[in-house]
Amino acid sequence: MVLVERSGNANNNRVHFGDLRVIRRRAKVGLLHLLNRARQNAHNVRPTGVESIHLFLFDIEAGDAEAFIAEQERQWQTHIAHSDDSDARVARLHLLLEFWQAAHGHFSHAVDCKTCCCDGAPHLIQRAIVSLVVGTAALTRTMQSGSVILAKYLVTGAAGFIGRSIAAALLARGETVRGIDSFITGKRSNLIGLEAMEFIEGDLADPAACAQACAGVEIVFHEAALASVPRSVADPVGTNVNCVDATLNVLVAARAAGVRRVIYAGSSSAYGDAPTLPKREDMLPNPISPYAAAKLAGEHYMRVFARVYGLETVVLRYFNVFGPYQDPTSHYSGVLAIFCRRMLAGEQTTIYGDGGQSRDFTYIDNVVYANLLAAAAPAEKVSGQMMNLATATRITLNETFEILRELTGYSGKPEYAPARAGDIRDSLADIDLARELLGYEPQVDFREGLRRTVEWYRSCGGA
Ligand code: UD2
Repeated sequence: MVLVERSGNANNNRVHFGDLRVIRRRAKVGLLHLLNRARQNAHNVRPTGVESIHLFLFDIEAGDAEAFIAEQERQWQTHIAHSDDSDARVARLHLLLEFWQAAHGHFSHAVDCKTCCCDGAPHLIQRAIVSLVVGTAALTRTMQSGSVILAKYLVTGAAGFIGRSIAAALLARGETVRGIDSFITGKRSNLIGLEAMEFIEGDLADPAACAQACAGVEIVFHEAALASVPRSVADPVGTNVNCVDATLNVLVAARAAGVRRVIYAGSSSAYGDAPTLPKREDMLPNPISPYAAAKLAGEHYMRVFARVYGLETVVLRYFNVFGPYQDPTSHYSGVLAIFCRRMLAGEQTTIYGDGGQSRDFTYIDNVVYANLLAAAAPAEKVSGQMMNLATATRITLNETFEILRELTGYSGKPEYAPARAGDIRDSLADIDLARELLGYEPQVDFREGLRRTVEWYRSCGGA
């Protein structure tokens, strides 16, 4: 038997996490009544063979009930249709009945404060929708492998390099994770090993996909983006749609679904080309490419949603992330992915500019680590904040090329080509704010990260 709970907004005020736990404890006691009723109902509709009862509590604004139920009903039906439960129809009818009963308040006696838990005080269950699903083990299996068991975490861009790495770390911790990706730049092969993750193929430019992705979630890692400066120069509108519109849609959906916290993948490109190093968060942003402008717009939306709507948001400004699973095959790929692949294959690389440009290249494990810290940090410390996420060291492309020659065994020289439009010369982070707010310290330095990355590309044949 599985009991999944979900709590969110009350009276349009945000319920803080501390309160939420108290409410959840109370809710559990109240739900025992429902569970007993559920058992009876289950045997009424299905006298034999019932092996599981799933009771789901969705705590929502009363006014949202009809739309919410319609969406949930659609999701359940999809799952039941794909189930190999031979008697799924009963389960579906039963579910529908329970939904509508809940919507029209017929559950009120079952969660009456006087008969359950909480000394007569009004509590959130009265604004909840309770849904009940009865089925066999087969149905249970379908539900657990599908999108019905509500995930605690949503990772957008889950088939991308950073998203899949965060999802993998969450799954390794035993968390329930949902991922969404449109495969514009994400790869299906990146989902290998993430089978325990519930996955939605969907585009965040579509508000309905965002609503579906956010339903039932507590924390969102918003990693999806068209991450490339030159791509944005070639297609600024596409970058805007996939970075700005998508981010706003995620925020709107997150708020509507009662998500507690959204953690956003910002970009060091926001600092632009000002010569001052290291880059500190209190410097004025100065985007010099459409990509930088779009990622920065997302940051502003994060801050505004924290301020105006009380959604907890955290912006981590990534500095040139690299590591396993980064796509090396596109013209728009990150430079280290391209270099690793080409040099392992014995092919010449191109350096745009004189190679003296420098970056604070950040190994993926540091990024995953900081995201987990950002998810756990107290709201009063991190909500509405933006902080650099990097290693506080920098290296030029020419130096990087030499290290890669050692690691890959490549003996050729690079070809030099004119610098790319929108390119930044030097980039180096001050990471004191992340240290202070998250307790973050880089876990893997550049050389070790590069070594691991080369090994990974070597092991998968340059992917
Ligand atoms: C920007 C952001 C980074 C991240 C990224 C997303 C800065 C400082 N960094 O990275 O945080 O958001 O965008 O994509 O703005 N290059 C070559 N040869 C190649 C490919 C690239 O020389 O084959 C050069 C490129 O011209 C640039 C450097 O390598 O000078 C790094 O390029 P990149 O595309 O890996 O990342 P960058 O710095 O635009």
